[in-house]
Amino acid sequence: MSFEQMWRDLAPVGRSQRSGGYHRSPFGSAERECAAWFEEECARRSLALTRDGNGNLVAWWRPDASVDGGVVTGSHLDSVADGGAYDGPLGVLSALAAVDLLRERSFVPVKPIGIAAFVEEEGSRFGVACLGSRLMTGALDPQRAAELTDGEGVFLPDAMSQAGLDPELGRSDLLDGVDCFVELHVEQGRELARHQDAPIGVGSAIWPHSRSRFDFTGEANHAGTTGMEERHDPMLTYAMTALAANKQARLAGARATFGRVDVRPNATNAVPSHVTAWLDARSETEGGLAAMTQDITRMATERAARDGTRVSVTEESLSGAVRFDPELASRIAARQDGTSRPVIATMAGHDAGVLAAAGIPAAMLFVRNPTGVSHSPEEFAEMADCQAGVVALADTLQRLAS
Ligand code: HGY
Ligand code: MN
Ligand code: MN
Repeated sequence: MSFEQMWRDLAPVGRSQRSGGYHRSPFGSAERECAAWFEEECARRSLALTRDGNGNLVAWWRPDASVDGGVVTGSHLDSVADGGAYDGPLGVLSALAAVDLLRERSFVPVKPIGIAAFVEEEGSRFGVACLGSRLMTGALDPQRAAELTDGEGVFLPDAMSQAGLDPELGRSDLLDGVDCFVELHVEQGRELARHQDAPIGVGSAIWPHSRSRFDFTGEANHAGTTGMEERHDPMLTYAMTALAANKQARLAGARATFGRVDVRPNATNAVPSHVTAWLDARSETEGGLAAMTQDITRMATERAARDGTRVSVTEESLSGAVRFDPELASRIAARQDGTSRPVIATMAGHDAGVLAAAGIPAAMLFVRNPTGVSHSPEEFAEMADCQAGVVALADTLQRLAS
């Protein structure tokens, strides 16, 4: 089945009629439908499917069962709420199409080739980015993971059981001994479109990034009868903190976003008692990230003192700086005509970054995104560039698995 046919197959799954965005929350029905589709496509290609107790899947093309190690590719099938079509699935479908192309070339890999689909890469349901690959590599304590809940208070293991899985959280041997991992991903930015005029790029590094929960506590009161000076309004403290975060990020050439807010009691005519807001912070260096987050926390605390409210901050996810394996990156960037693909850094986190941090040589291929928009229904890549990505991935797998 061609890449385009697979793309058309998967496109309707989890797509909102209203916005055109995707709702493929991990272990929810749409994401499970994507996982089942992936398993069928692997079976159609006689790829040997393996899975771990975290919900991760890896399918193997292993012509010679006696050869260990392997070259693994793949990405994730989950999306952020109302996300784009490409972030994640492009890497998984391109991997399937790359195997098809290698077989059309009558290529037989000496090393096994694996295709991975990691769960909860977005951290959009349980709050920890790259949850599946972190658990698999031992980068996340399974006890902590078992206590993670979603916005409805559903625990991770229960969500997995409800989806028909048998949760066994923790480090797994799914990718033990592999030679390297190469993830193809839509670019979440415009470097390729705006500056490189190239359909495909190679990853050099991932910025460190963190997610912190800010709990602002005030006093619920009547919106009409409470004088402005008598209020202890956590929404005000939150709002001033959001402004401070934006300013600090601009000053530092970094990124800071409050994209998710929960207000209690969330009533139009009541001063809130409680506001919870989640900060996504990113910076080019780990020191810069820590300094910016500390500054924002200090400013929130100072503002709380003025508003007669309280604030507490809990770091929920931290991803250190990732430098991809330079030798692997340059091997992958080298085109057959002797020229080199552009090598670009990304501010977006990826499973490849988690595997690199776990000591697996990792690399990324990026497919041009004309607008750079991502985590939005507007996310887009031209079909010709997606096809170029499949060829680049097939060439890379052929080079690495020979
Ligand atoms: O949020 C990120 O950086 C990635 O898209 N998961
Ligand atoms: Mn992604
Ligand atoms: Mn994403």
